[in-house]
Order: sequence, then C-alpha cells, then structure tokens
Amino acid sequence: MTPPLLSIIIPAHNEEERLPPSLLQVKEFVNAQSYEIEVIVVENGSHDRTFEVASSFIAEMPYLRVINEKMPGKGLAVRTGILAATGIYRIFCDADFSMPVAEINKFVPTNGQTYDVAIASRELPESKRVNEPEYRHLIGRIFNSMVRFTVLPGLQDTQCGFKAFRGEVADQVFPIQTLVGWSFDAEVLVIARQNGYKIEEVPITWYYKPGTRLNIVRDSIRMALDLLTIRRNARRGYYVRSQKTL
Ligand SMILES: Nc1nc2c(ncn2[C@@H]2O[C@H](COP(=O)(O)OP(=O)(O)O)[C@@H](O)[C@H]2O)c(=O)[nH]1
Ligand SMILES: [Mg+2]
Repeated sequence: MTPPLLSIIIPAHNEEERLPPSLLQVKEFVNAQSYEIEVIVVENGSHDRTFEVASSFIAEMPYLRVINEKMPGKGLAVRTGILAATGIYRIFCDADFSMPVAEINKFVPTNGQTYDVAIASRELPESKRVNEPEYRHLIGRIFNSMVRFTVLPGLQDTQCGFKAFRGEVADQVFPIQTLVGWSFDAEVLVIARQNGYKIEEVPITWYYKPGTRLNIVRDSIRMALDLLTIRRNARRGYYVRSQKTL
C-alpha cells in the first residue's frame, strides 16, 4: 500500500468537549485535499469519554485511527502517534486547533521541495496571535528565553503545539525521546539538531483557546528542570545516533 502523504496526529487528554468540533473541521479539511491523509488520535489518562467520542468518528472518517496509550503524558502520546503513523510527512496538532486546520497545508511541501522538521511559530514577523492574555504570552516568552539559553539557541517558539516531521526523520528522532510530559517538544528538537536535521520555523496564525490542560505553576517548574536534563543528555551525547543506525 502506498503511504499517505500526510499523517495528522492529535494527542487528546480529557478532550470530549473540544475534540468533536475539531474532528469535524479535520474531516472537512481532508475532504477538500487532493492528497492522501491519515488521522490518528492518541488518548491517555482521560477521566472523561475522549476515547469513545473520538472512536465514534471512525464511521464517517475511515482514515481515522484512535489509540489508547496506557501511560500518561502528552509527550508519550505524540511519540506513540508519530511512530504508529505511516505518512511521508507527519504533523502533530493540539486537539483545540488553536492553529486553524487550513494552516496544515503550510506543512505539506509542494514543487518538489522538502524539509526535515518544520515547526509552527507564533513569533515570526508574519505570525499572528489572537486573543491571548498578556500573562500567558509573558510566561511563554520567559520559557522560550530559558529554552534558547539552555538547549535551542535561535528558535523563537518551541512550545506551539503544531510540528511536522519528514517521516524518515520522525522514525530516527522519536525513538530517542526520553521525556513524556510537556517538555518533549524541546527534547525532540534537540535530538533532531544533534543528528544533523534542519529545523524550519513556519509563521502561523494562532488563536488563544481557553481550557488549557497545563498547570502553570507545577508544569512550569517541571519544564524548567527538564531543560537541564535535556542539556545534560545532549552534552553526554545520549541523543546522537551512531552512524551505523542512521
Ligand atoms: N494524549 C494526551 N494528550 C495530552 C496530555 N496532556 C495534554 N494533552 C494534549 O495536548 C494538547 C495541548 O494541550 P492544551 O491544554 O491545549 O495546552 P496549551 O494550548 O499549551 O494550553 C491538547 O490536545 C491536549 O489534549 C496527555 O497527558 N495525554
Ligand atoms: Mg491549547
């Protein structure tokens, strides 16, 4: 079977409310494209009916798979979905689609172009952020300064929930990932860079959506500590694949 050009992976935790309208938009998007797409929802640790609600869409979206991952964490859910995917390109997307679904096409190369890793950015001159409370933006900027200082110089936005990988790159990078929580983005990008892959930033329009699953105080402290772990792992060479396996 020929692989789809694009896999869309949606991590979902307690998303019975926000997921259905998003899946309807994804369905419309898929119907409007001329290339093959698969969609994978990965649910773990929900206390609501996210898994059942997502599964109820399979009848109308035959290209949809819903996976239940036993262990918790967004990072684990994304890794499971990315590695279960078969697309030539694979993008993971937050369930709230704070980046409008139509923007996904910015991550589908045309005219014979390609990329290794392309990440949505809310911080480029052409990017737009809509309705975000100032304090959330400020927290994001402080975290980004820490990320740039410790592990990823030069990247203006590593925390936006929309990132795409060429399938072959994803298959190299994600098995090395060790962090399963919110900081996995930064780790995965460090792994990609350390193995010689290029990261491109793509300007997007982004709408603030209330109802975050992030606990600002607890998760921010955790993420700051994770950055130190990532830096230590990177310095010790844990993220570099040997030439033989690359
Ligand atoms: N599968 C899974 N998804 C998660 C987990 N934690 C967060 N997510 C998903 O990660 C995405 C981003 O979460 P959100 O609360 O919108 O974060 P924010 O936009 O940074 O405030 C959503 O799709 C969540 O459902 C988790 O433990 N497991
Ligand atoms: Mg969100």
